[in-house]
This record gives sequence, C-alpha cells and structure tokens, in this order.
Amino acid sequence: MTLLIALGTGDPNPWVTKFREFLPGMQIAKLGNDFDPDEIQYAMSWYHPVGSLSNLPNLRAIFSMGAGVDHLFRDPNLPDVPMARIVDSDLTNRMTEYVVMHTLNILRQSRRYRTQQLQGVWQDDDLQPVASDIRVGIMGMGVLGSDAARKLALLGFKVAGWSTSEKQIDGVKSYCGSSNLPPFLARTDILISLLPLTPETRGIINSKMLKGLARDGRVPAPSLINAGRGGLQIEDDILACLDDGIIHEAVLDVFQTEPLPPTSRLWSHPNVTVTPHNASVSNPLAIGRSIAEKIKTLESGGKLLNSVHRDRGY
Ligand code: NDP
Ligand code: OXD
Repeated sequence: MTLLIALGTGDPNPWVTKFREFLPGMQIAKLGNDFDPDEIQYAMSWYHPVGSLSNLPNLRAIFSMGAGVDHLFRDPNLPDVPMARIVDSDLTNRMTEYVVMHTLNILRQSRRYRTQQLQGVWQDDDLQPVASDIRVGIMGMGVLGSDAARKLALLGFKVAGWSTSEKQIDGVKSYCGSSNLPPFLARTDILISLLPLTPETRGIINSKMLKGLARDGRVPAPSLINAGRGGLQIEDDILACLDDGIIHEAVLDVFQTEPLPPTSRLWSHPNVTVTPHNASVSNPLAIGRSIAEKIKTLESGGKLLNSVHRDRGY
C-alpha cells in the first residue's frame, strides 16, 4: 500500500518525512522516483504534472495539498476517483491572519503613513474612520470566508458575505446567487475574494465588478483583497481601475500567472501590495496529519471527509 506525493511545484521531502511519521505502515513514493503503479492507492497532489495520475489502476482517492482544487481539474486525464481537499484550522487561521491584517492596513492607511515616513512628512486627517464605519464584503463564504467574516465582525466591521447558498452567521449579512451580487457590491468598501476558481468564477474580478463597488463610503475609494485564485481576476482591469481612482488599493496574493512575471506593472504600482501566494501555506505538520487521518478513516471503512464536488468544481 503506497501514498504517492505528486507535486508539480515545491519540495516533496518534508511531506515524505511527515507521512512516514503519521502513516508508519504505508510506503511513501515521490513522482520522479521509481515506484510500482499497481501499489499506489492514494495520491496527494499540488499541481501534479498533467497525466501523471493516470495509469494507477488501484488508486482509491486523491488529496489536494491545499484547500483549492482547481489545480486538479486542469488535468484532462484526472482519474475518476473520490477527491478531498484541506479543511484544517492551521490553514484557516493563517488565511484569517492575512485577511484581517490587510483589512486593518487599509482602514488605518498603512501604505500612506509608510510613504509619509519615507518622505519625513508629519500629516494627519481630521478624523479617521473606525472599523464600524467600513463595510467589508467577502466573496466566498466557505470555510475560509466564514472564519474571516466572524473575526472581522468581532473587530466591528460591517461584514457581508456572498456565496452560492445562504449563510447564517451572527453579525454577518448574507447575499447569495448572481442576482444578489450587485446589491452586495454596492454596499462594499473593502472587497475580499476567497472564492474557488471554477468555470463560473473565472475572471469575475473585472472592471464591471470593481465599478459596482460602493461610492458613498468613508474611504477615498473601495479597495480589493484577493487571496482566492489569480484566475478570478483580470489584472489589466484592476490596474486600469486603480489608475482611474475607481479602486484605491489592491492587495493581491494570487495572480493570473505565478510567479508574477517581472514585467507586470502590479509590482511597481504605488497602491498595490503583492504577496507570493502565501496568504495561507500548507504546513506539512498540520496538513500531513489531516490527510493521514483521512486515509486512516478510509482504511477503517469510513467515509472520505471534505470531499470535492466534481460537478461544482470545488
Ligand atoms: P470552500 O469550498 O469552503 O468555500 C467556497 C465558497 O465560495 C463557498 O461559500 C461557495 O458557496 C462560494 N462559491 C463558489 N462558487 C461560487 C459562485 N459561483 N458564486 C458565489 N459563491 C460561490 O473553500 P475555502 O473557503 O476552503 O477556500 C476558498 C478558496 O481559497 C480555495 O478554493 C482556494 O482557491 C483559496 N485559497 C487560497 C490560499 C492562499 O494562500 N492564497 C490558501 C487556501 C485557499 P457555497 O458555500 O454556497 O457553496
Ligand atoms: C490552497 C492554497 O488552495 O494554498 O490551499 O492556495
């Protein structure tokens, strides 16, 4: 019985070490090394090379190394076996830290004061807004969006979420479905994207969406934080909206092409924060343990937890 580590990017060795610890009775194989395809029952993927999971006749399940699964669906030869994604407090807490930090940075104008400091400028406004003056809108109210929403609401922000189905979260207004997207945007000063990348959501963060954000807030213009997937955004539209003052700031962790090409104007735009797709990284200790638990559950005849819905693409 073997678990195959199938990474298209990143170092497999910390994962091999952790899985040896968490699954002592199981062989651990890596793509690129010799292994017997008949022995592989489980695979963990992160952008596995397309086609590399085909021809594993005894494969029982595929585990995404992260919460997102769009990297699995890009493989036209993806085996027809159950798939699971990561739901884990380590991953959730890391994402909430990122979202809360950047939302507070926007509220407290950190970018402006950093620039002023570099210029030796001592200047303040009459009265800065507080969290309760600011309307945050979170697109994608799943595991990550819901946690960020709860914590931002605790800080006093006026929080709303947009998702496919309605949510009941204390202090958070729920909007759902495409018909409720315009009113959700129209009440949003800081737009946070934690959507999965699917055929429905690809390119959703475009000029039309950004122009639909609130124009009556206590901010110079609305701002955007995207930590979902780069394929959700049209980067030329974001740059044009920044240049035209339609949005004030963009905090981007994910990009249409990763790594972000050196030629991208996002690198040098004064109102853009670029982070290298590390809003929430998969820690082999926590995530390895979570996948190992799922495998043990399957091995003892239990159900696959956090399974991916192929029809929905997330
Ligand atoms: P979930 O599957 O738990 O949540 C997805 C949410 O998006 C759900 O609320 C879902 O609605 C909503 N949604 C999906 N499609 C649509 C649509 N067409 N219209 C409106 N709402 C939609 O995922 P997670 O919260 O665990 O993760 C979200 C994403 O975050 C991942 O897919 C990944 O891309 C990204 N991510 C990024 C990381 C980073 O480091 N930058 C780290 C981890 C994840 P409903 O609830 O009704 O189904
Ligand atoms: C994830 C990611 O999907 O790190 O977990 O992007």
